[in-house]
Amino acid sequence: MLRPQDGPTRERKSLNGLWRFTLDPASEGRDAGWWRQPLREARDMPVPASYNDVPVDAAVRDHVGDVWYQTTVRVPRGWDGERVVLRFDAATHRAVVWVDDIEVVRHEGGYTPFEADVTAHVRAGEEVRITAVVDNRLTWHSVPPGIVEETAAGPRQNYFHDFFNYAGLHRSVWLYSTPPSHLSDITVVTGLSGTSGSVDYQVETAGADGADVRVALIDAEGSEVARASGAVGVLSVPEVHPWRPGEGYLYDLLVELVDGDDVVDAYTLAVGIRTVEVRGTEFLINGNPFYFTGFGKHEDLPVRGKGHDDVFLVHDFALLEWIGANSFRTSHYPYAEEVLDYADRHGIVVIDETAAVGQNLGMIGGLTGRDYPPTFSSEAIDDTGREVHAQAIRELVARDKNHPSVVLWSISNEPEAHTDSAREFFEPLFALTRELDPTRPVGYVNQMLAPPDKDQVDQYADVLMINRYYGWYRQTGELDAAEPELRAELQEWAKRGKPIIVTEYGADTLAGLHSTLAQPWTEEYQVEFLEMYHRVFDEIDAVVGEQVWNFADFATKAGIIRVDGNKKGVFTRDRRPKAAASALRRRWRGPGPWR
Ligand code: GCB
Repeated sequence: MLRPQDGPTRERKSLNGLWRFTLDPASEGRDAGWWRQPLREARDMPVPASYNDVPVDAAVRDHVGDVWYQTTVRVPRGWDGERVVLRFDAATHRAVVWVDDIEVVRHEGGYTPFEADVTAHVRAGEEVRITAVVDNRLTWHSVPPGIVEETAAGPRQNYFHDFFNYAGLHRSVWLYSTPPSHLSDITVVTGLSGTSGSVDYQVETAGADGADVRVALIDAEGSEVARASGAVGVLSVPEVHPWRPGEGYLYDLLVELVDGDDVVDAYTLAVGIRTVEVRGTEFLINGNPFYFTGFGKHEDLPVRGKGHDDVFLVHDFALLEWIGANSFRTSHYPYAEEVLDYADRHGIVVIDETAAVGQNLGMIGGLTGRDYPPTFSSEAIDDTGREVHAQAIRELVARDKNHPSVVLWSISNEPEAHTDSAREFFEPLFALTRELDPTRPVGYVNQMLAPPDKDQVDQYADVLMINRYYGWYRQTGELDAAEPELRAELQEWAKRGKPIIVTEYGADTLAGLHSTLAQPWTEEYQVEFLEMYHRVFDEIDAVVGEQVWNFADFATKAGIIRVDGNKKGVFTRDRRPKAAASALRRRWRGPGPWR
């Protein structure tokens, strides 16, 4: 699936703005056919945004089930004879879409795009009604999982991750045109050898019998540096300017579908030429050892929730630069594609994660005192759940395969990993990811209940990604006791001979709370906590990355260990620095393996 773009043969029209919106608390709309008429008793709702915090209404914030969105759009009159596509960059967690009275697409999964060819249902110059029903329920068969529980006060959504279950149309919605014969997909794989680079490309087309493909690679100064014809081929780039961390140098790959001298369709793809490799305990980018500094992030903002926002996109990257971070993880779901584009252009390295989080009922049962079935079993995440997870991996790789910033796939955050059933669950998912993309390493993120002597899943991973909270959830407030535990465990992991990235470590910190003797929740404690971890990381060669949890404070579901959300941010939710920000800046902008 190629993203909509404006070009010589394609146009796009944004459907962002205020849509009509209504809750469907009694689940009537699907039977009653609400898409057939203007939504009744609807209110305005901005797209893109999570709907939860926009109105001041607990019924909206805590809604469980379907909500309906509707808008009208006039198809540009110049699109006569073109193929017309309706695309949602995301609908969280699943949606069905109608154009006027006709269902055009349904999609499961809250963070990947989907689209429908609606040519047969629209006419250039005329208006159509677009209706989407978006369901926020999490079940054993969704990624992430959850359970809807019926209570006397109505349905309640229970889930096993801490961030708030924001839902709705979080990303842009587009109507776009392509020629009837068109380019339908492009895949690039890049290589480096001495001063030369290569771009292996593969182009897919639809309805284009007899047409040819030609490609040209244009450098950032606008000069053509290579060209080829044919749907599959290799471009050689002498004197290549590689993409590298800190410098997001991009070429444009101009792909054309041609019929004789006529250009039938054209598409431009940004390409960064770089390599990624794991060798022993090293993580190599362009053959050079790379050390990850940065954060696990969230898409999370006041009022707009997970709605994509260009202002915060640019601001967050400015903060990453200010603090000296060279990377982040898209914890715990695929982020908006605009985020990856920006990372590509600015040379920021990305660990790209699926929405699989909370697949760990033993841990949740321990924390909440509730009995849950075994995680990977017929009573919880079963074969159907695994197939949904597999599909989430397919959609992630299909969407993000061409981004040079993406160097590592994370297929799950903190799942159960110490059981036979976990091993059986994950082995085929690792194999699938490698089959889909043999060029990038694959891993999963390990949590405390699966230390080196218990983990059964890490054997499939190229890189060990480890989240640890010694000094917070364990040895709370006792950094002197936490330090040897952390050191001993990392030394044990290092024996695996694989690179280790500590993908989470952090302490909840209330901005403005201080104490002379560092106490949990104070800014001083967060600083000392991070310093203790860094001391240990610096002793262990296999540690090739540190990503603090979290970049910024974020909203969570209600809970007795959360005060107005998770406060492990190095920045507050409105992006003001805590003391830890300056401490990290001194480290990451100072000398070290990361510079
Ligand atoms: C974790 C999770 C992350 C939580 C964090 C915490 O291990 O991966 O999603 O927010 O702990 O702060 O509890």
